[in-house]
Amino acid sequence: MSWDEKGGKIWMDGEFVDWNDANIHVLSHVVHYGSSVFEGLRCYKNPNGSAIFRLNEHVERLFESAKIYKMPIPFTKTDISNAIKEVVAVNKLKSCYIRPLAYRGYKELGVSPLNCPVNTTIAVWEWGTYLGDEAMENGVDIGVSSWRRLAPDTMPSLAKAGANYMNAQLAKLEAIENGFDEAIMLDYHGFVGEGSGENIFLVKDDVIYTPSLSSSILKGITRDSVIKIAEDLGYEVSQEKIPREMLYLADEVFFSGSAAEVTPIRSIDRIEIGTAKRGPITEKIQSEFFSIVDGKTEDKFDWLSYIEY
Ligand code: PPE
Repeated sequence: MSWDEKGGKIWMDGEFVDWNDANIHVLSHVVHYGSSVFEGLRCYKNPNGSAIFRLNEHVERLFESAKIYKMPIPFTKTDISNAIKEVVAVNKLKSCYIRPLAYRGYKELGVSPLNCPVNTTIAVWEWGTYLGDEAMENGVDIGVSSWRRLAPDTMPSLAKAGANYMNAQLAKLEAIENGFDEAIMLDYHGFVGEGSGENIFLVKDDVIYTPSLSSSILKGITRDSVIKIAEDLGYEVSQEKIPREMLYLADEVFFSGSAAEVTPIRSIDRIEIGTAKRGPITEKIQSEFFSIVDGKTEDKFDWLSYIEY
C-alpha cells in the first residue's frame, strides 16, 4: 500500500474498496468548497506487535473538527476506531500512516453543505520520515513565512479541516522557493504559531516553551505527547505567546507532529539555533518518544492500541 503500488483497500463508508476504485464525483461539495475534516495517525511495528499511536485522541479530534463544521459523521467513534484498526489489518501493514477523512459529498452545489451527505473514508500507506531520515538527527532548516496563520475569527484552527491547508500550502510553497525544508507561521498578532504540518517547541535555559492554543494552532496530539514526556522527564513546559525573536535565541527548537514525529530544527531564517544540530533535550524527548512507539519502554501513558490481524 504505497502510492507507487496503488494496491490494497481503502475504507469508504463502511466498505472496503480497491485503491484504484476509491473515487468521488467531481461535483462533490468538498471538491468545490474544501469541506472536509481529517486526521493523520501512525501505526508502529514493535516487538509486541503493531500498534496505533493515540488512536482514541485522534478519533476524538476528528469528531471535534466535524462538530465545529456541523458535519454529522454517520458512524460512532467506536465504529471509526474499529474501522481504522481493520483497514490496517486488511492491508496487512505493520507500520504505516493512516488518513481518516470526513467530507461533504455529492448532492448539489452551493455554499450550504446541509443537503450534501457526509461521507467518511480511511486510507493507509507506508510513509517514511516526513522531513527526511537525515533530519531526525541533524535537524532541518526553516524560515518564518510571510503568510500568517488564520486569524482567530476567520477559520477555526482547532478544527483539522482540509481547507486550512490552503493557508499551509502558501507557507510551504514559499519555504520551498526560499530553499527551506519547512515554514513556520506567525499568528495574526505576530507571535509564533506553527509549521505547515507541525507544532513547534523551543528550549531555553532548560525550560521548554510552546505556543498556547490562542496562537491559532492545531491542538497537536504529538504536542500533547511531547508535553507529557517532557514533564515526566522533569522539565517545566510553558504554553505561552512566543515572540518571533525568541526562536533565534533558543538553545534548541524542534517540530512535533504525527507525520513529523519529533524533528529537530537547526536553523531559522538562516540563523543557527544553539549549536546548529540536535540539542540534548530534543534528543532525550525524541528518544523517549521512539522508545514508547517502538515498544522499547513501557507504554506508561497507555498510548498504544494494538492491531489484531
Ligand atoms: N499543526 C498542523 C498544521 C498540522 O497539520 C499537524 C499535523 C500538527 C500541527 C501536529 O498535530 P498532531 O499530528 O496531532 O501531532 N499534520 C498532519 C498532516 C501532515 C500532512 O502533510 O498531511 C500529520 O502530521 O499527520
